[in-house]
Amino acid sequence: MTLDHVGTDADLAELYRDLAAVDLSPLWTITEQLLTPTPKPRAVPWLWSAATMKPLARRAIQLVPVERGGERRVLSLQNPGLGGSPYAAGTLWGALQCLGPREVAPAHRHSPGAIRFVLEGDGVFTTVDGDACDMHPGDLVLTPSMNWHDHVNSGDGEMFWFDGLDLPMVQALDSIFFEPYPGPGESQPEPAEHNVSERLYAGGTRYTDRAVADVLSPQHSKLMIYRWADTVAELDRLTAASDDAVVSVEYTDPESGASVMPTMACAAYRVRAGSHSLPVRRTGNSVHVVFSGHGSSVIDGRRFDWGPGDMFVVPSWAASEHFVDTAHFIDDRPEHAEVFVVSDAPVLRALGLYREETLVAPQPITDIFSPR
Ligand code: GTQ
Ligand code: FE2
Repeated sequence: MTLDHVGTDADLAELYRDLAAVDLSPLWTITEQLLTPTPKPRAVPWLWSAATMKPLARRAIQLVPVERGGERRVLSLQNPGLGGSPYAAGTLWGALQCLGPREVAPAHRHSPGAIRFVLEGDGVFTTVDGDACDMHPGDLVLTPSMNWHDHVNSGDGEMFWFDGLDLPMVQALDSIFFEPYPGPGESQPEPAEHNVSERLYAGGTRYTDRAVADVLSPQHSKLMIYRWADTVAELDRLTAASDDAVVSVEYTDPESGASVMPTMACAAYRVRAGSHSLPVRRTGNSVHVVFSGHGSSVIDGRRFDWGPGDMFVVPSWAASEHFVDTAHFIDDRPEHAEVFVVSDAPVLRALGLYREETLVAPQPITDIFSPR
């Protein structure tokens, strides 16, 4: 037997008013926004160019000192889809950080974890719970959740690096903690020996072919620094072993084989000169940082052209493909492109939400992005 639903429009309007008045929401009016057939991230595919960011960072070096209060000279990537939140994507913070000659960013610790990927300059070391990690271009440095960290520029030049943090995830989980360093100085004492974690752990296997990296661990890697020369050697090995358009390695914990942090995975990929990958979509967000070379990515039909120091976001389930032409040369050979990427993939995997799909044909390009 079925009910006869009777009542006037006025009765219905009154029901909705009465529901709202007691903080109840009728699912039948919102279900299509909530249960979308596929992920609909608010963050949009976007790119920030080095040409735009670097002069602004240099002006900030001149105008804004780094000291207690602000603590960091950081320009965060603010995705225009997120309504003013200073996040690169719904789950990830991405930023350009810079230090001028002899500057020190004071020590603190917090529950969000961070990774640093060095773009330019030398002379900075980041001290991570007492271990001073020297930073050079292309290196990856970890500052995991609740580890004390400060950045010291012991040199006479400016230095620029990319910061990736799980801050929006930790925020969404209402688990943010922050403490300034209680010590007598602004920074942790500089130890006599630098790069201790490297001496202890860099002997183990630190890279996994990204296609097969799926080990999970609730612990972060104890190795705090991964050198660019080692990353390139892995990319070279994979490049020699296949003729895929894109080869990629994930940086892994030498003890467990898992991602470098429980919340974030870091990888590096090389797009071969003169090649074009098939579009892939994955659940979870990622921020890409171009280290070398020039190329393009098509993300949900929009073409993004990029070069060294540019940063771009691929939101969850957006189709993305990469290509590099043969117009740029290095040592008389067409130049490949190398890109660093941080993602929230370990969280999706841990929760059974990870999906990945390769599309069968390149996407039609409907629009070319022009950076501001
Ligand atoms: O270097 O400690 O981009 O605490 C955001 C928050 C960097 C840092 C960021 C931070 C840091
Ligand atoms: Fe920090």
